[in-house]
Amino acid sequence: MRSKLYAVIMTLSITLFGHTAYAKEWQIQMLNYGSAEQGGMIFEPAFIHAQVGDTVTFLPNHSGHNAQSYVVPEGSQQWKSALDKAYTITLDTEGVHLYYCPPHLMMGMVGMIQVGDAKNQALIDKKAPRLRSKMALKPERMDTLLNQIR
Ligand SMILES: [Cu+2]
Repeated sequence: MRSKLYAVIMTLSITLFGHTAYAKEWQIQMLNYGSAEQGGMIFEPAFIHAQVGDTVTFLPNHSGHNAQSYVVPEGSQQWKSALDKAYTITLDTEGVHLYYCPPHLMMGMVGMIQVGDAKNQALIDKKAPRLRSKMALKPERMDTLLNQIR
């Protein structure tokens, strides 16, 4: 009886506090130039697979950038950072965030954050082509992001 109660309490604790205990703090750099293969105007890393409870901070390593959501998980708030300011979002809902840097969308500066399962995959597939059509340079970056959703 007592061990059964203990098991219930442990399960509850893990359910309630599991995410918090292991929450990861991701950092995404906003850069004028990345590694040689990837070229200029880029988020690094451009794709991350995070979990609910994690945080993501965008860092203005180079000036002239910001990050703005284009698609967010269902039930999640749209978000936008100020130019040249660090900005943190807390990932509270499963699904995929597709975002971009407004000043450099034409140059292919886009990124993706998958949180847990890609529950809004259908919406991402529907909306990504529209954002991709505005990427005059490196539109293939969008394909690379889409291919990393698991
Ligand atoms: Cu930019």
